[in-house]
Amino acid sequence: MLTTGGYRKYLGFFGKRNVGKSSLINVLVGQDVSIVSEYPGTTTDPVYKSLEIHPIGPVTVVDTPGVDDVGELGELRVKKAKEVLYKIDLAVLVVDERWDDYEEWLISTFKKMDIPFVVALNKVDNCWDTSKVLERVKNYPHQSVSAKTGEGVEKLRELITNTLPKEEDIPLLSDLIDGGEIVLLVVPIDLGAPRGRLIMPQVEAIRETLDREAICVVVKERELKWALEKLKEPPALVVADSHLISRIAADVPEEIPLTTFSILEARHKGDLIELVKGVKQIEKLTPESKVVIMEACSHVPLVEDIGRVKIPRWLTNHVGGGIEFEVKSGKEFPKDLDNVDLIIHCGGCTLTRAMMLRRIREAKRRGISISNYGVVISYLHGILERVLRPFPEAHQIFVEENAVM
Ligand SMILES: Nc1nc2c(ncn2[C@@H]2O[C@H](COP(=O)(O)OP(=O)(O)OP(=O)(O)O)[C@@H](O)[C@H]2O)c(=O)[nH]1
Ligand SMILES: [Mg+2]
Repeated sequence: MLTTGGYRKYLGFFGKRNVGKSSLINVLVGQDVSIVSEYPGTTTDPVYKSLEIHPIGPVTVVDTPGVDDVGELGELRVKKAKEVLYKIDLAVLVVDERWDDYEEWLISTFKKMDIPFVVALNKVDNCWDTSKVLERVKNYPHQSVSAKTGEGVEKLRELITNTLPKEEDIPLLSDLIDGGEIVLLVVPIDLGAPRGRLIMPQVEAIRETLDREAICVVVKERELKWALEKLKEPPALVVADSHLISRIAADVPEEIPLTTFSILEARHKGDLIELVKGVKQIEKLTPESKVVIMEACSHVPLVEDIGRVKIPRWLTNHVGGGIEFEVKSGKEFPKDLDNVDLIIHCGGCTLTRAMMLRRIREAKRRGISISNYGVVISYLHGILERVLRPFPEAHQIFVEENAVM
């Protein structure tokens, strides 16, 4: 299943001064987004413009200032360029006959940061000899274009569409069970539970089980043991709340697959593997480390808030000292993340999968480890290995990276 919707894509345009980045953007999007002039250095700061490009859909194009060689890359310019690189879904490298170290530097940076890119050989109406550049880019998606005549622009648009990563939809749990099997959900009805209803992941889990023509049994933690005894056949999956997981694990025989709602959400809404990789960083934390608690929404903190109180307390106990915690809330990914050793993200209930994936990717490109509440809670309770067993790939990575038996 592929999804194109959900979130606008960021396209960044890079290349030497005067190569025609702004001109190309204007023809690609069919409107004057960026100022074009014959004078090199016209675009001085990244320009962001959100619009719709057929057939790509909603995008934000980012026009960046041109640089003529690597030596010219001032510290500030690199910083500005990097802010764009952290964010984008795809880079368009615009070139002409002046190919040199600068283009090589950009390509190696795209690769290092895992940024998909296409190369546009611009100004072909000038009939410049493209053979040297073509030789260099033949293994990457590339297209000859003219922003002046419009030649190749349609093809470039198609190339961009085809090179943009497609995000796969991942179900909450329906792929983990077969029709007719039993899913046992352990749902605490405590002070934290909303009045008179269940929370979203619980409702979604019930719905997906029913859609799978499987059987959903819902119990509170007190009735769990009893329910397991009453069932003629063991459940194919038991799902419990993260904060009760250690107690529940003791009641669920080892051979029955067990996980948490947060782990299911982490996979459904994000990238479970990356979030699992992030926990490795916990063992590298020291009392001098800095950890950012990242909340996607600015909710009113609860008295025993998971992100602001419980996780910092557990993590401090685990590391044995005064880690510096900082809470960052809001939909925008924060920029000031210097010297951060680990980001622990909330479950992202207000975010789409595409938004969450972008945030994980941005942390990775900045070289900062990222995990999330659910994964970290299970880890700190010594139960992550068990709750990852239903997900063989993530489980294997955890076992290998953390030398767990
Ligand atoms: N002949 C020809 N000229 C072009 C083409 N694309 C852009 N130009 C011209 O090249 C000059 C620079 O274009 P810009 O679009 O401002 O270039 P830029 O890469 O944005 O430049 P900076 O903002 O300075 O980095 C302008 O005079 C454009 O008219 C093209 O395909 N063919
Ligand atoms: Mg420009």
